[in-house]
Amino acid sequence: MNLDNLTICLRSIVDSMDFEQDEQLSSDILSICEYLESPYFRVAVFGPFNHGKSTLLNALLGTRALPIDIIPTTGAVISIKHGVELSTSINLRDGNQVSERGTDLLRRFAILDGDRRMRDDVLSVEMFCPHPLLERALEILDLPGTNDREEQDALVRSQLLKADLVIQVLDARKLMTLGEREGLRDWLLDRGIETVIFVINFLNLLEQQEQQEVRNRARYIAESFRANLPPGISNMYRVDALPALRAKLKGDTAEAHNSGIFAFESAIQSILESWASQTFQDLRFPRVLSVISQVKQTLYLKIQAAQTELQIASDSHNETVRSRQQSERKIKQSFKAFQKHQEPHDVLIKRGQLEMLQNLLSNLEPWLVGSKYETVTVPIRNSKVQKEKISENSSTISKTTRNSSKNPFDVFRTSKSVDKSKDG
Ligand SMILES: Nc1nc2c(ncn2[C@@H]2O[C@H](COP(=O)(O)OP(=O)(O)O)[C@@H](O)[C@H]2O)c(=O)[nH]1
Ligand SMILES: [Mg+2]
Repeated sequence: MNLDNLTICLRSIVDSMDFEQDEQLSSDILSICEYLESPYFRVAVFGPFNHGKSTLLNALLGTRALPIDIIPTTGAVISIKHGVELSTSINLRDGNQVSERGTDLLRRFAILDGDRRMRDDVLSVEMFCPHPLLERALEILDLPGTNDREEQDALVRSQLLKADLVIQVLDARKLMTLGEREGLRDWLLDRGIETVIFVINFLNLLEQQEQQEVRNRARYIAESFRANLPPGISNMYRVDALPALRAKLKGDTAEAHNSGIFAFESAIQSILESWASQTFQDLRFPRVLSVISQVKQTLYLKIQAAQTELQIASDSHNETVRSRQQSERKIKQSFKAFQKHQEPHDVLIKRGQLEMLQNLLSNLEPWLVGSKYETVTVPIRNSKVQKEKISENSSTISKTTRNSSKNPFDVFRTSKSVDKSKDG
């Protein structure tokens, strides 16, 4: 399987699935896709504000390019890549780009304002630097501090997912507490991030005796993190960032060496070499497994929910179909019954004519009672059977008529007497 197919698959999951309940996962998937697609080896420098992250990177690159200050400064993620000269590009959300030589633009666009907020018109910030380390397709990310605002923390976390190496900067004067350490370790391990290097800064500000104590504690912290680094590469470095920067700017190699910056630099170089001998697929795929397995779990749960919903919907549809079929059957049955009873127009007319004739006959018959014509067949040219049938049919009416009045004139007599009484 190729990684391009994986990103297509993951992006289509984000596009077609509803992640309302789990926006974090959808943003993690997108971060992972960006990570898989990036042609750069990515190193993210991570830690709370004022731990010397920007100073450490300036020392590494031997330039004062990145803004450093005692107040929280870096508000945006600053992506540092190779360039023929030091320059900065700001990509704005409206699609425009502002580019300039040097890094003054960073002060205008990438640092926090008085309310410690980042400008919301900035989409991304890039700095280009002519350092040989960066020539090896390296992208370094100077991240905002993590202990200021929740939105900054979320931004930083998403960047860690996209990094091949995380450099966690520690302040020797206030090392992580046990809780912070375990929280961070679990968070990183849950996301399969095992390439973490610790850099302890500000050690030079401590007394000699205290320095050893803090170093031991820092080593203990580093050892508690599982490190998936090339063989022989330690996951713990001591760098005095500001002295290192000063020494580099002065060209004082001995001082730079004392600051610890060279040991750190050579570790980064060894890691880059080891990465260069691997394919992106080998390097990155193990890292994305954890997010993929979360996606799988979420898909599995959604499939279960969808199956239940489908079952309910199809049960209800089947019930509707069943009851409609039942109604249809009833309608058909009653229609059949109706058809049976419903005779064609000409049959009805003939039946009516027959009934009329039978009535006429039955009205006439009483007149012949007792006469020799009583049993005489009616003048219809029918067979005997037909005659019998006719007289059978007419018998009810005849009987009724006979019972009510033996003599058909009675009817007139009655009406006459009514008329008479009227007259009288
Ligand atoms: N004394 C001393 N100050 C340092 C050292 N490293 C950084 N600083 C100062 O600490 C402050 C914060 O540094 P910065 O790099 O902006 O920290 P970030 O917020 O983590 O990027 C700045 O004023 C730096 O000059 C160091 O090793 N020694
Ligand atoms: Mg900074």
